[in-house]
Amino acid sequence: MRTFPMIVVLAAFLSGCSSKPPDPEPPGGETPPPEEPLPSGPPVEQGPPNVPEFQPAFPGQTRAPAIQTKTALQVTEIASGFRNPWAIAFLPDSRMLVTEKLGSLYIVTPQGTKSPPVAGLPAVDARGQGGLLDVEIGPDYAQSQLIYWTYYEPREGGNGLAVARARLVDGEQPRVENVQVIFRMLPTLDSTLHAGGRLVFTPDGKLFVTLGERSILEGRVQAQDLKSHFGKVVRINPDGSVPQDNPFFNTAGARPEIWSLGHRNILSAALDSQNRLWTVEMGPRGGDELNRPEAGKDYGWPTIGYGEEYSGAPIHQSTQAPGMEQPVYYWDPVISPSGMTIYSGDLFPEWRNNVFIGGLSSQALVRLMVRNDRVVGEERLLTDRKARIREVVQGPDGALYLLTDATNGQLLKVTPR
Ligand SMILES: [Ca+2]
Repeated sequence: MRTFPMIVVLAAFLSGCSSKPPDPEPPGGETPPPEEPLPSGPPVEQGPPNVPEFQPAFPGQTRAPAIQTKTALQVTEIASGFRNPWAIAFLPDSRMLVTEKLGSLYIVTPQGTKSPPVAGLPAVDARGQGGLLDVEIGPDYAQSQLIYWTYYEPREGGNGLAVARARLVDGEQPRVENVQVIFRMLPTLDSTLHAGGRLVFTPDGKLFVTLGERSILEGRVQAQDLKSHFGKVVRINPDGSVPQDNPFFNTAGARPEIWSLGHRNILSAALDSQNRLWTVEMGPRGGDELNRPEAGKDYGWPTIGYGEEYSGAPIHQSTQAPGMEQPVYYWDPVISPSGMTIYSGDLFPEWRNNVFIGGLSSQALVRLMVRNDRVVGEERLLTDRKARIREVVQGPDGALYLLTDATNGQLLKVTPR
């Protein structure tokens, strides 16, 4: 309807015979393509905020309108009996690598048959939030059979997150050989908490590793300190060397692996359709955050944020500060995020480009609809199962695969019914 007057105005302008100024038009002068109307209405049912005195920096930064998936869902248990499973990675033949926090790695068929534990992995410090965490297939797996994983590495004086890679030797008794530690989070600290641990390969052959600030005060104060890996996203090459185009590669005294800073504890990370990194971090009470970490930027922790200590004590004087980035979205009360995928499959066309996040304390699979890098709708799926969801990945078949965090953890598959 708006194109007709625009054509008239444009024709009059081009002919040079109009003395009448054209009607005001939006900058750019083009009619945007038609889109579905944005969701509206009340947010997801979630209880009152813990920190009502903090207000969002822009509309829609929290409590986006509730949305509902139209497709009926089928949730199938593929396997169970995992002891606190943590991560899934698909092999090229559709079998899965599945980690357990206490240190075991399994190969699981699409039908749910588990291999014996893969032999040869190094020891882990599994206290607290530690253990064997994420696993990924190397980008050149077909040639190299290299797999990559994160774990809390026991060290003199404490521990730290480490990234290792090794060649997977498949068979009746699978094992890894030529184990190499390619990254060590420094400094070493005696903490059983907040070391992050997600791995994300990018199509240009780089590897993002998400880290945390160790929770205890001695670590927390290092989250914006470039001499420390705590509270950072780091970016490395698959052999552990440092890409020269990293933002602090030439900064004296900075750890060159750093990509972004000011994070609390990132347990969710994924690439979008433009191969941009998105993360969700465990916040304090009332302060879980969705961010899109960009090179060299400071995401504010512990200076700014929307939460408070679990004791109820304040942490932040303000939610905003110059030179510090706002989260794309935050949750108060928290969801306790772990695992993330941005949907690109064909099984659920209505989910394309939606963000899925596992929810631990929220016992939900959290779905976000995003437009122009803002969250415009939120849904909590699978809440009837009352399960802590540790991991969500998209399978090669376009289904979502989940792990529940329990001593009898399940591997679940979500498809249309
Ligand atoms: Ca932040």
